Amino acid sequence: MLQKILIANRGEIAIRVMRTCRELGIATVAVYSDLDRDAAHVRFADEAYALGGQTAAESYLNTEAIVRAIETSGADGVHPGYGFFSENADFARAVAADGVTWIGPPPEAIEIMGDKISSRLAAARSNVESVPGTTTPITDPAEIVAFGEEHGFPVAIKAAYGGGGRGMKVVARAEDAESAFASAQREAQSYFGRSECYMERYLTRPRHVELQIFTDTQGHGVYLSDRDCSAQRRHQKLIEEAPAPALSPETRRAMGEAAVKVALGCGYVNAGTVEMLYQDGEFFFLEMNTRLQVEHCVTEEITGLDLVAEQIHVASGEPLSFTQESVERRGHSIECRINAEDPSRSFMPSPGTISRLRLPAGPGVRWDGGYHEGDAISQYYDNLVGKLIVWAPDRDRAIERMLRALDEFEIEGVRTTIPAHKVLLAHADFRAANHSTKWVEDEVGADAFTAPAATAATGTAPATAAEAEGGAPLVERTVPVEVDGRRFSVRVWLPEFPAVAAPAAPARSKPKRVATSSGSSGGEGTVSAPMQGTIVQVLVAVGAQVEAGQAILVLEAMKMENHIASERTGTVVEIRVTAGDSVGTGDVMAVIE
Ligand code: MV4
Repeated sequence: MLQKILIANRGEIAIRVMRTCRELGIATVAVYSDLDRDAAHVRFADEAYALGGQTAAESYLNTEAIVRAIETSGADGVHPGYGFFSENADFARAVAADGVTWIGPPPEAIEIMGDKISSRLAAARSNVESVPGTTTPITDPAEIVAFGEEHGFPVAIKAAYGGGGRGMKVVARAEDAESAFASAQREAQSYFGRSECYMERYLTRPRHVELQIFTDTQGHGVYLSDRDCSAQRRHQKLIEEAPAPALSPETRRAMGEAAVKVALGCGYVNAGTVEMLYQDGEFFFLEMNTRLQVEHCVTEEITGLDLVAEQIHVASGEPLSFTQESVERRGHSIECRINAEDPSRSFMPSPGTISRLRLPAGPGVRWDGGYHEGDAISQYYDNLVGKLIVWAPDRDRAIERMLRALDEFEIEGVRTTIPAHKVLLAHADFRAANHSTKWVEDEVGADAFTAPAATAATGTAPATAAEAEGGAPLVERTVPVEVDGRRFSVRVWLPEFPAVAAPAAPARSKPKRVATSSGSSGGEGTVSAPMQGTIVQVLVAVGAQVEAGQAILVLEAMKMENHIASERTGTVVEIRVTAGDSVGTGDVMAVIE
């Protein structure tokens, strides 16, 4: 049995792994970046070691620094969580080369499943059907036309070395094949460094159904449960549930058995997830994720198993604690990923300090979080605040329970996806399980998240500064009032810096704060930040003549560079930022006269 486990991750998943370690009497080691020196996962751990750096590349993806922490701490096991190094075969090998137990699958299995063509071939070797398609790189767009004529359009062009949906192109008609192929290759090259693409029949309204499997070093393989993760937006899952609704028992068993065959066929050991597309009663192998996934909790809730404990036992060479016959599935579980994003503004990231956090509780409610009140959510890492998970005896009651828990959830200082979850869970399509991977974007639509009903819901951060007629900035607050002895909760718009009453504006802990604006949207003479981000480059100097529409600065936000332009023609009289500065929404960056 392992004595001390280093968790090469941060946030909620690091804490999730440590919780099980603590129950098993295993010591925990955290690692952290400069920004995470006092993060929740660091405070939770028995010991913690600095990796240095701010970005993921400098810290949680720095093999040398992590290996040093393994050696210094004397950890005898490493859990990678999900993301970061979890599906990195070289890191797994570096850990093993250090004589330390890797709590994950063999590097060879990671490699087979990391490459989409080789994973399709592996599924085929195990007699499991993928979506009809090719297993050799496309060399000529004529192959796409021929494939479409044989199997029908649309045809999907996918990056062979890609994943996560990036770079997929859908060809609706033969005449689109050439340009779609060229653009798929270009995107594959820029995202994944390899341009090879292959093709598949494109399913127009599939559900994303995935299978949680577990295998051990003795060659046992078991499927624990299926999950439906169709409620997603731009390949970011929003809601997951287990079991997947509306599958026949025969389909469920067939999918589970297929998933186990794929896993055993590639020499897989430990927890894994086989993704399938399900449409019109048919299912097809899509890809395999060689890690513990974010949504593993819903499988834990219906099986009563601790998947992290099982991972640790399997990594130590012990056999699985269950068999296919002994695994029981009871009731229904739903998970909402609570992200610091603003659904009313296209799910724009909303990093910041959590100024207030009151969590739901009560029957059937579980919270796997990565932050506490007062903690800051950095723009450098993902936006997951935590996962709200419910269990109930059936799906309808699980939906009601989740809506109840979301109503109890109070969080301020950052915007969250909570209003969007409420809209989705209450939607007739979701209740009827009549949704697909295209549902949130194409059928629910962005308007559903900007309607007053969505944004006025409780659990949101105070609105961003509005402006009174006199020009004074206003901030939304909720205050209790009594009328004839009855208590009401009233939303009011108060001055941003009042003498009394409203709590102080949340403090931000950014490397350097620049002067804030009045909260106006920039307007004529000032150039202000339309969103929170980092200055990449200042394009003009004080004294320069600029024209309306001319780019003044480059602001990196949401992993994209945005050129911020002057709204008027004039002279640059002031530049308040330099490259590297962090700015918040509304901050004045330059003044033009
Ligand atoms: C597909 C598909 C339809 N037909 N392949 C997107 C992510 C990547 N893992 C595979 N994806 C898809 N592949 C064929 N042949 C639809 C998707 C897809 C999707 C799949 C799973 C979860 C969400 C999705 C959202 C859009 C498209």
